[in-house]
Amino acid sequence: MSSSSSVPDYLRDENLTQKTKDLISSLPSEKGWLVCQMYQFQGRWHTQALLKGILTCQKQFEAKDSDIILVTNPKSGTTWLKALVFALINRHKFPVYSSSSGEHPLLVTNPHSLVPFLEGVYYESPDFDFSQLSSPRLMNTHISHLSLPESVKSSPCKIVYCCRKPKDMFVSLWHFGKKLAPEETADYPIEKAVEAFCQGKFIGGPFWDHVLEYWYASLENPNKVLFVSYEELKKKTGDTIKRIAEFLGCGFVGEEEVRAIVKLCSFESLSSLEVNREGKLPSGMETRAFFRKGEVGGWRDTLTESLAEVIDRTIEEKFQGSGLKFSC
Ligand code: PAP
Repeated sequence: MSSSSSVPDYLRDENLTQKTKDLISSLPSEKGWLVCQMYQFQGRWHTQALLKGILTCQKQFEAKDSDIILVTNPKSGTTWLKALVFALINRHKFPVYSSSSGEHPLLVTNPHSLVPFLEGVYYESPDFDFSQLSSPRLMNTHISHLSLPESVKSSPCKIVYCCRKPKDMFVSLWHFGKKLAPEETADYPIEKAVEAFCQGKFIGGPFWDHVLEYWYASLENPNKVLFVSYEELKKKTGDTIKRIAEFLGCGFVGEEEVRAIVKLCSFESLSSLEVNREGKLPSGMETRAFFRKGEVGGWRDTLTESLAEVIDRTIEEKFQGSGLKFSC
């Protein structure tokens, strides 16, 4: 990747200790799309940098009972979920429905700067002290259920998982890559990217294992893992917020508050804010990269019918018998 692009550090392959380098050199490795090289660790494909973040997180992160961890596959609604849950749990501190909503942090700060990304933070600052965050701590991760730090699995902390229809997720990632690294991705054929996606060789992939692990975890332990979807959030945002609030034990959330949260966190509202049009994250990444179309079924303007069928066949095969359905 060119050093002039706005690709965040955690997608780069730099700044590793000898110990991490030794471990990484023992792992299966392949050239990836968007990233130079990917490594398979605990069944998932990662960049060296994200892997370093995951290893540090596994070693150092100590979950607290009151923690809330938002989990997604990349491009499955992370930004939106961060905004919604931040607004929800901080609604007393930062009212969303009164005139003071003019001072709401979400109006002046990108959701990624309000909710720390575990493995990204651990990559950039391995000694970051998460205990300094105010309670309840709200964080997000793309780490698979299998690779979560032990304390997250064993503590009563809460996990909210958001999944998205794979074709929209793929297309979102495809455009994100083009925006982030236009020079590196210009000549990369979409057919090859679809092939890699369907072989599971994408950042954090296979995507189906990621989704299914959390899906089954939510069925086995519904008090610990709440499973929601991007599509459900689109169709019934208010009802889904109420479901999340109930799961998190947030107490009563009035209809007016729910409506105000829906509005504040809507694609139209967030994407039109200056901080999300012109801003940059500390990593240098432009915040507008997180807002494109925000639609369900938007894959149609990017994927041909035959490429869509390739993904559909993979979905059919991998999710068979799980009870999860991804129509259209
Ligand atoms: P991340 O995993 O890298 O943080 P994430 O936020 O999951 O990215 O993905 C961005 C997608 O969410 C974009 O989808 P698109 O490419 O299909 O358009 C983006 O537009 C969408 N998105 C961001 N904010 C919102 C929102 N408030 N409501 C609905 N969709 C949103």
